[in-house]
Amino acid sequence: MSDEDMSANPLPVLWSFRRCPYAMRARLAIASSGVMVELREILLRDKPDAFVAVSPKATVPVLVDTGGAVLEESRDVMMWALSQNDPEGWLDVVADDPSHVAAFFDKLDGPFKTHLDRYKYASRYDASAAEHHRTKGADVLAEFDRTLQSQTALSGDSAGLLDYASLPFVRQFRIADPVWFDAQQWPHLHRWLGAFLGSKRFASVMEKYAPWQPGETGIRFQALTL
Ligand SMILES: N[C@@H](CCC(=O)N[C@@H](CS)C(=O)NCC(=O)O)C(=O)O
Repeated sequence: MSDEDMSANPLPVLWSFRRCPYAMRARLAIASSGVMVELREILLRDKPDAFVAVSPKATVPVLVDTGGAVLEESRDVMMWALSQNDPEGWLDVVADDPSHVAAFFDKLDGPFKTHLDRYKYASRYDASAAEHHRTKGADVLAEFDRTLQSQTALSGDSAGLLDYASLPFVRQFRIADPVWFDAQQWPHLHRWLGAFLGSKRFASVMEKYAPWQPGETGIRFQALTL
């Protein structure tokens, strides 16, 4: 084996942070695909030099494939995993209606995430605007509830890309004020979120790992059998 081969990582590396919703959706997609990666848990307040070296943008998740290509957006990491293997048909919704999927992500990662942050972390922004942002975010959740009235999942008959891309963010919206959230008239949304939060799938991607240390091999992270 040449020196180059010796230094190449045998598994794709996923830089991750347990509580980050973007990293959660990347882990969910990887777990569904069954593709094995080396997970390196980091602390956002103490990012390893090796992480910043591969991705100066320094947001999680980051995926470095075995060829050295670097993916720095959670959407791209989801697509990377699912385009290799998609046993649960998460990408069916993309095949059926790609423009709907693109519009969904744009709204979720754009306005919805902005309202979520300005509601959940209002003290970091403008505390007096918290209620406004909650109302705006709630409009999106009410739309989800209406969709879930006529179909089991946002992606169609079964949960797929749109569901797992958004569930970690809806979970965060709830955490900001669970009493308020649970009192909203969103029966279908509550059913959908509750099933996710109680699932083995969610528990499996939320396992706690010690932060990666330089020189160490990270966690072998792969699909569990659900
Ligand atoms: N657009 C990116 C956003 C990722 C992101 O903002 N992640 C947050 C954590 S949830 C982060 O790493 N922030 C950098 C920091 O806090 O230093 C994606 O989809 O992957």
